[in-house]
Amino acid sequence: MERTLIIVKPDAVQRGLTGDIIKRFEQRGLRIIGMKLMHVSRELAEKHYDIHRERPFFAKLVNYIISSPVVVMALEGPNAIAAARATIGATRPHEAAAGTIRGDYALTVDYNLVHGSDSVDNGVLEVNNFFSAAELLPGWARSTDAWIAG
Ligand code: DAT
Ligand code: MG
Repeated sequence: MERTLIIVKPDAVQRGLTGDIIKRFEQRGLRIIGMKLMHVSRELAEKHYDIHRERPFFAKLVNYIISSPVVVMALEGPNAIAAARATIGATRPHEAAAGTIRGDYALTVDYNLVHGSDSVDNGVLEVNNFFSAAELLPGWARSTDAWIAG
């Protein structure tokens, strides 16, 4: 069982795409174990994007993610990392396949709508950066589980 942090980024919330984006992960079979609307602090944004600190777009990236509220979700499921990233689509939206979130709704890397963790270890770290233990309900029983993951 893997965990991934999904961020419905400011552009997606502003454009009223939150519901559609949640729906795509939910219908894929991923279990929502935490979800909230929040305004990301600069401190948390810089921690979340620390790997990109030396990249030329770092300041722009941080300013974008703190510019307006986001919806964050912790999702869990078998192969959650790869499945969520496939649902999100390529980083550069003009290269993202149609049918993916970015391929259906985005055009540029600066406004690519959604974040998803890129490895099993980062999934755990990122979920813990955004959620307290009390905000998570890991493994809650879903009546459909047997038909999704056996
Ligand atoms: P992803 O969000 O697909 O995991 P990433 O981790 O490589 O992509 O980069 C994080 C974010 O940084 C990405 O969603 C948008 C921004 N970004 C990445 N490469 C960029 C570039 N060349 N120019 C501007 N922004 C970029
Ligand atoms: Mg990434």
